[in-house]
Amino acid sequence: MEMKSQNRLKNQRVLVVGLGKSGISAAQFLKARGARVTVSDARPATLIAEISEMLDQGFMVETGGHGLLTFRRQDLIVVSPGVPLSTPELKQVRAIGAHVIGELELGAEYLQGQMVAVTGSNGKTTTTALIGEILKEAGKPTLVGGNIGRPVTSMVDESTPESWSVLEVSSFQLETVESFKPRIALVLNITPDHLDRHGSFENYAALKARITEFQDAEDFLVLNAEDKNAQMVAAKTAPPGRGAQVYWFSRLRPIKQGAFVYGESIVYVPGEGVRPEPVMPVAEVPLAGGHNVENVLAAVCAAKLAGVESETIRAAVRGFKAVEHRLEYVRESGGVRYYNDSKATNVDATIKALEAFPGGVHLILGGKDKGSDYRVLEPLLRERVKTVITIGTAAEKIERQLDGVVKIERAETLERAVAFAQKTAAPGDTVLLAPACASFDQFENYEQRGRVFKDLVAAIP
Ligand code: UMA
Repeated sequence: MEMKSQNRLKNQRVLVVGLGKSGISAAQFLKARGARVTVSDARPATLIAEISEMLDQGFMVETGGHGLLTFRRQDLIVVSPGVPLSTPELKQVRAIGAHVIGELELGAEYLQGQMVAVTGSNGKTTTTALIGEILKEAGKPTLVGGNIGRPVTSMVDESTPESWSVLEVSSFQLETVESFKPRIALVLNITPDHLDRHGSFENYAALKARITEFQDAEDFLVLNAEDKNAQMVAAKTAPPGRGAQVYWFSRLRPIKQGAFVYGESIVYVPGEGVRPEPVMPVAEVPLAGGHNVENVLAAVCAAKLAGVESETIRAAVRGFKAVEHRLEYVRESGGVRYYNDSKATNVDATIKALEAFPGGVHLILGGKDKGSDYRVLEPLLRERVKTVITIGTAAEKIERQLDGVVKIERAETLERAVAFAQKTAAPGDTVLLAPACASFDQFENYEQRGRVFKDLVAAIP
């Protein structure tokens, strides 16, 4: 299969759009398989750090914008996740039959072994990492990648028929799949995010459901029984009887097939009428917040379907450390605890973060708005938050929507936000960066935003 596919790329003219992590990896992957690769990026060359490296490697590179001519007469176009199909050049060439796929689709087609794919609006990074740790603990050759930060095309050479590849997948990546068929697919939850890119919640939810579009009866689909929109994905798996086998997880009630909380324990039931098997006590989950119990339940389901013993799952979960930037405890200073949840890039993630703290929170909100409605934060803000400190270009909208709900301080920058929080917070309070926005107005990405926050907090005397 691998050989046949490799030959298929030989001498093909392929355009890679976007020269970030995914584009660079895809270009190198294609070149290694004999394709004639051109790359196109909207940024000027001076802003692309890897530009000279790419030129040295012999790539044809177009920068500072996309030229329609470059997009024409290509045998294949591979887009980075950050490049929407609504990009004018892509729209035009697709209308005349161009073949456009994403980096995920390209890499996944060549990955050997089994694929586990995790999507959802929140929790997918943690759940992906958790499943990776459990499979490693079970001794399976495991690769972890996708939206979590490692392009799928960069995993291919390491994969073997025995490999398990655990992929975090985003709606951006699912927009351009045409055969992506994970052995185990998980949908953790679907709440509003990326509305600026996808236009409506319906479009966004429909893209998430594409994770199961090409699954068949030998595959598994794991869904959150407590999330209405995730539930509806069950109806999207291929024709009844031929679609994926659906498993569920629930934090609130027993279910017939999957993982749930029963009393003080996480249990798993492989099928209807079978006795639930205890996996681990809920109290052993080392991550804060009820949403993390859901992430563990999802991971338990996937691990069980991959054939892992409960004892092994329990050991791996107990040893799991919070993913960086995901409700990450930073330090205590003057009796005030600081948490970095820079990965909370949408309103629902901020809700989940607030739910982890009973009160006394100073919340840093803002960044680049994604068409979100911040008013849904109101009940939790009233209940648990002392001050909202705003940063970034979304500040004005946030202040308008939350006017009168809670005390709001405009800080503009993260530096000033931390300084203000430090001055205002009393012993026993919590300072939480869970900004509900993208970072791109002031930072390279959410990781950099989180690191800047941690550096600022570390520097507090
Ligand atoms: N670009 C163009 N034309 C455009 C748009 C962008 O040329 O119309 C260029 C930009 O100038 C830039 C490049 O494309 O040079 C960036 O590509 P990209 O945005 O796809 O970024 P990558 O570095 O390839 O990172 C991507 C994912 N980024 C996005 O989905 C925005 C990373 O997810 C992922 O880790 C990485 O691939 C590896 O798979 C980040 C993310 O923010 C973490 N994801 C979103 C989220 O989690 O909410 C979906």
